[in-house]
Amino acid sequence: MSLAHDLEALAVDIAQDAGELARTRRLEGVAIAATKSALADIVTLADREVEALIRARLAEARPEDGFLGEESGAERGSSEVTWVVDPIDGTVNYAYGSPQYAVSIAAVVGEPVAGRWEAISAAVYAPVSSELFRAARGGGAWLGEQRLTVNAEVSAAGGLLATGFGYDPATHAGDLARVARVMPMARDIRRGGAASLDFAYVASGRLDGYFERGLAPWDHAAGALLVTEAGGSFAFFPPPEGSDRPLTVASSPSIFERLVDAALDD
Ligand code: LIP
Repeated sequence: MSLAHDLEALAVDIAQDAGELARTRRLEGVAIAATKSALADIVTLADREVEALIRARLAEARPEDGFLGEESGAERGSSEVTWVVDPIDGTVNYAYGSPQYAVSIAAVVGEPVAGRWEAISAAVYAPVSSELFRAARGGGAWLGEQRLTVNAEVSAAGGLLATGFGYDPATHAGDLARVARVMPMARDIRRGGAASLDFAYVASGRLDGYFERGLAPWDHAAGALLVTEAGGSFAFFPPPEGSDRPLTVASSPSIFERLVDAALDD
């Protein structure tokens, strides 16, 4: 079996166990551990516990690999592989008791920097729905044993598009202006609150596209591979001068260029 498929299998196994831990902790009650970049940017004790489980299982299986996690930071490895992990993507949803959250695990090769790496394996697991999205480079994208493909054509009514907003209120005017520019090509907009699931929904045809400025590397590392392995288009645009917020766009190829033109604002 290829390295990509081996790492996909490892990511799937760990994501399922991590997701069950997250679901169990949610049922027990959630404690906010801290706020991060803004008052709305929270981390729960479960985020930290779930990432610790993922990191320990990866270190046990592949001690030479690097790691980049939302809660415990980055560690360079001696192999070509770096694991990029969001232990609970959709943290605010999770804290409020909404089911729209997922464990996102990606294996990337090359420089461990968003926009420069190549993702080769991905697992996105939503514990409440028990939906497991997975992909290996060249092996397609899957929901369980169902092969995924993006929507080849988009309705004349427009695309069903998802987006998101930054935690910092100072970013909201620009984000809303972006939605206004995109709206003429949309039949409707969705704001799910978990980027990895938004990407997974584009890969599975539940959405026609997804755009957001401000995602962290762990928000898109796995989801972008799901989209491209499902025949979709994905682009990462580095932050403009003076910003730390990159733009990511993913969609059916039939609307990708138009969506990028509308979403880009620099
Ligand atoms: C979240 C993303 C979401 C984005 C939020 C946040 P987190 O990740 O999944 O799409 O709009 O600002 O980045 O913080 O829940 O891991």
